[in-house]
Amino acid sequence: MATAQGVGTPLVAPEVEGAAPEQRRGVQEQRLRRLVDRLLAAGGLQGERLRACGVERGEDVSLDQLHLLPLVSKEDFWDSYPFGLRSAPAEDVVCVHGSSGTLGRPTLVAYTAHDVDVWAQVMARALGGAGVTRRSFVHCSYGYGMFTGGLGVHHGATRLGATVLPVSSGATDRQLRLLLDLRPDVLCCTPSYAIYLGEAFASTGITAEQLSLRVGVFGAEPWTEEMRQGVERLLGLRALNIYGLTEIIGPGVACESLDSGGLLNIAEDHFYPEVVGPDGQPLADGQPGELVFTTLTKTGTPLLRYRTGDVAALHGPAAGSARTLRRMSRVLGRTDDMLVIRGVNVFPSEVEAVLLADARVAPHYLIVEDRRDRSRPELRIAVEPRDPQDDSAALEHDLTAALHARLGLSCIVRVLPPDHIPRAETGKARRLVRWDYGVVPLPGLE
Ligand code: DLL
Repeated sequence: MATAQGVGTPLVAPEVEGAAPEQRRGVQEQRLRRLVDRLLAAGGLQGERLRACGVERGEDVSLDQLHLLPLVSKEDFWDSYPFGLRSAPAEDVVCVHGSSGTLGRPTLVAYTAHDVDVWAQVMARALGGAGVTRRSFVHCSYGYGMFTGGLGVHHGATRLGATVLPVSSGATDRQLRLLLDLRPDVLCCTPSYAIYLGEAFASTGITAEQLSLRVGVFGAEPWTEEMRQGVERLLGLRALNIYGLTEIIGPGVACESLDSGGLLNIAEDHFYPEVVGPDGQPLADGQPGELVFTTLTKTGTPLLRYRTGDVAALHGPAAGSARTLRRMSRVLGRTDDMLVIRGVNVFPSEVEAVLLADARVAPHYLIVEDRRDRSRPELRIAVEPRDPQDDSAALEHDLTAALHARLGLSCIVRVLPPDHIPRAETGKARRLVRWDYGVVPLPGLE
């Protein structure tokens, strides 16, 4: 794969990442039409829905009219479990990945060799934008297995020619040893695990300056700017955000580059983005709404207008950057995670931003939506102090006031002893729990 020096960081595939937007749009439209032809030929649920709205062939659709085509959702995956949305013949499938999903039901996605190749390309581009090169050593602590994190990074790093250590998640002591001995320059894992590793180093007296890490590519779960600062401080690296979901491909749908101004470059030549409001109508750039992706090139489980449930805003390319790709904001929340507390809409990420803006708060918290009395739900928030000697009562008072000022809502804040809030050593951090009945989900939070 060619490498060219762009403004800021090198482009891995300059002919696509740096293409003129109108030229890219032509490619996207052509790919959209071929996708529609594939879906019609496969004759599954998506093909039937297209026919029902009068589409008989790819030529009948255009990007301008995309918003008139039917959406597909997680429920469609469940209803057609295990492989009802597959479009390729079974013999063309080379692997299957899955996610347990927020409601615990598995979502299975079949990949062809072509899909794995696309995945390696977009992941190579994502890592390249973070400054990863053939000379890099990538410590990959995302889980390997059906989860797409480990293998997604792995495909991209090997495509770039970097060295990747497939250490996977867990066994933290061994991870610390390898981070010290092999001196990797790149760390890939969830942001909460990055914090976990950083704190584990700090507890053994090892400082960020003693580590070799230069950049981290963190994602798979929501995190805020405040969390980014915490990770960067703990590990002494530049922390970048990577986004993706199994249904679309895995990590690599969008990723920050060193020069993308805090937004994530979308691999839009493969995954066409839209943001829609609650009525399914497209929203203008800059307006947050539900992200919808169309997999323009996938063949195993191609999706037309997949509703992700993730809330973000779209933006144009970064001014002056060699990358001409459209960008998205960080994920602000999920449509199913939006809490409505006594009429006030709250995303957990807004709570995180308030908590972690206070230097006395450690980057571990749990939000409990107490719904035992449906007529008067409460937000109960558990935090831990950085310094156990701190005055807990003062911290509780100040956080309650800060949350009220930001959200317009009275919350119940409890400062709990260090190490009281469960950490995720493997998998994704659980920051939000719903309390409908029974005992309190976390002792001390009554
Ligand atoms: O989490 C893929 C991935 C792996 C992305 C490694 C980045 C790094 P799933 O397990 O299917 O796939 O979960 C997808 O995770 O719909 C979002 O709600 C959430 N998510 C993923 N990345 C981010 C992020 C992988 N950077 C679901 N910020 C998505 C916030 C994220 N949420």
